[in-house]
Formats: sequence, C-alpha cells, structure tokens
Amino acid sequence: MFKNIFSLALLFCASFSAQAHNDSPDHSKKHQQNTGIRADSHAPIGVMGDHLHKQGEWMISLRHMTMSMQGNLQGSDEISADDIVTSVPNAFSAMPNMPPTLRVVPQKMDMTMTMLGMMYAPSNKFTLMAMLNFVSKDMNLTTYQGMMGTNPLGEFSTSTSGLSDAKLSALIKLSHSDTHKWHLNLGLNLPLGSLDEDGEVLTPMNMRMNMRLPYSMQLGRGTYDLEPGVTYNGKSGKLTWGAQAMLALPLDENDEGYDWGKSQKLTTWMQYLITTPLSVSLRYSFESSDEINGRDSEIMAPVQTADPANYGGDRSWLSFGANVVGQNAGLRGHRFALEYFIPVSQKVNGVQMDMDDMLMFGYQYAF
Ligand SMILES: [Cu+2]
Repeated sequence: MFKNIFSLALLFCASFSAQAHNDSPDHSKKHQQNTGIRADSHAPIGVMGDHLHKQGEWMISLRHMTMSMQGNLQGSDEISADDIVTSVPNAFSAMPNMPPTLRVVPQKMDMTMTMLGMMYAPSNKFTLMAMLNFVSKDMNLTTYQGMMGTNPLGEFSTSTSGLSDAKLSALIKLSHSDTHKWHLNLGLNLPLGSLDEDGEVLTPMNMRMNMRLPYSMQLGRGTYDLEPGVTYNGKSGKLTWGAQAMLALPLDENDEGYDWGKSQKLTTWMQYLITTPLSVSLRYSFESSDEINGRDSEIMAPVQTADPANYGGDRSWLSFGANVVGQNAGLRGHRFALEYFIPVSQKVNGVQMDMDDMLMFGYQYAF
C-alpha cells in the first residue's frame, strides 16, 4: 500500500513543480522564487500549531493518519503470546473466576485518525486553532483456553469508531525576526469522544460476552487537558528548521473514574526547499507519558489493555516528509503534504503492543 501512496505523492510533487516552471516563461526563475509561496513555510504535516497567520487570515486543514501495531513489548523487549499467558499476572486475579495470569493477547491493532482543523488570526500576534478528530480502531486478539497453559482457544476482533476529542488552542507570538521565530501554544482538550464503547469478546471459558472495551479502544480521553507548549522556527536560505515542546495535563479525572496521566512531547525537524513548491523534511519526535491514573470499574478482563499500569512509557520516531504547494491559477496556495514515521525506540510501562510505522497525509488552504 505504501508503495502506491508514495508513487502518488511523487506524481503530485512532479506535476506541481512542472507547473511552477512552465508558468509565465517571461519571468526569471529568481523572480518566481521571490513571489512564490514556499512549501517549507509550514512545518512537516504532523506538527500541529507550528505557524501563526496574518491578521484576518483563515486556514482549513484536513489530515488523515494510519497507524498499526503488531506483537507485544515488555519494557523495551519483545514478548511472545505464550510468555504473556504464562508469566504476566492478571491484575484482576483476586476476583472470582479470574485466572492468575493474562489469557487474552492482542495480536494486531490498526487505527486511523482524521483531523479537521481550522485556524483564524484575529491579530498578527494571535492565532486561534480548533480541531475535530474522528478515529477508528480495530484490534485482533487471541484467547487462550482455560485458567493456564498455552493452548489457543480462538481469535476474535473488536472495533470502535466515531468522534474523538476536539482541541482548541491559541498561538501567541513571542519574538519574530527573519531568521528566528518563537510562539507559545496554549491548548485545551475537549472530551467529546465516547468512553463506554462495548464489544463482543471471547472468554477463556469459551463464552462470547458483550463487555466494555479496554481503555485503548475507547474514542476519547474523557478529560479537559491543558496543553501548554512552545514552538521555534528558524530559516536560512533553502534550509528551515524548528522545534516544539508540548505538555498534556489532565485537569481532573473523567466520568468513569480515571485519567490518561501527564504526557510530554518534544519534536525537532529540518526541511530543505528543493524548489519553491516542494520541500522535504526529516523529523525526530519523542513522547513520554504516564500510566493511566484510577480505573473504570467496568473494564475488567484477563488482557493487558484492561490494566491501567500497562499504559504510557517513552517512545520516539523518525519521520520523512514532503510539503507541496500550488503556485498558480486554481491551485495557488493549496498545500498537500505527507509524513511517514518509523519507531526508533520504545520503552513501555508493563506490557503493551509494539508500534509499527505510521503515515499521515494532509491538505491545507489559507485564505
Ligand atoms: Cu495555518
């Protein structure tokens, strides 16, 4: 699939650059460089709130992300399904009819997220941003037979989809020179996503039961989170670079009695402008998050994802991206971008699924 997507993206890039060069043969290339909209005036597409707008300007954006997870990690080491069901304690073993170890193992998870964004600048010093998110999640799991041993009983899958949390933020200009730009990000998570999604699961006793799905399958965080951060952008010739640090601080526990804990994200990137309408990027991201605080009393099963201690940890990614921006006629100012992420390191709390690669596409248009 990725191969096709990349060919498509390259085709886009090629047609956009061709257009920029063919346009108005009277103009020198230098002139076009001066009047064109630089592709690298926005950060790689996965960075949110990287730029401010001019007073009165609006921007709409649409991003689509796909990510997948396969297999499991304990800390930073791979752990097999057989090892999980024989060695990892079940957090609910004190409850009646509960096995001493985990008996259900997640094998694969696919997730997509669609983000619809809007920006508006009431002044040159201040840009507002709102984002609506939609998610869909699919997980395949294997259930092991009875209270112990390594005999698989069967497989099942669960899925959820719908509206996730929304975000509101204010971007406040600090200092802006031609080379260095700094701004503050003040974000707020609005808990619109559902926390009580159900699904049918296969139990180790070979029963199909409908129950509340674990935390990672729910659609939202359920809390108002304060998300303060700071963003830096630098520019020299055909090179741009930047960095952003963000925190997420839940203000209270949610209606089901838990919160996702604090998290911090740090990212830094570099972009190279190949031609005015096309830039390529390399980015490093690091995220560290707490385990879940508290718990939802309806989430109870011999599976790692039902235990709040199996959430959070440290993860980092490298990503490769491209930004393309139309230069003339009907496509002027229309941006298309993509970013492809590869996990570099993972050190998870407890036992969690192993992240695979991620891909994000985006479209942006300012007016
Ligand atoms: Cu914008």
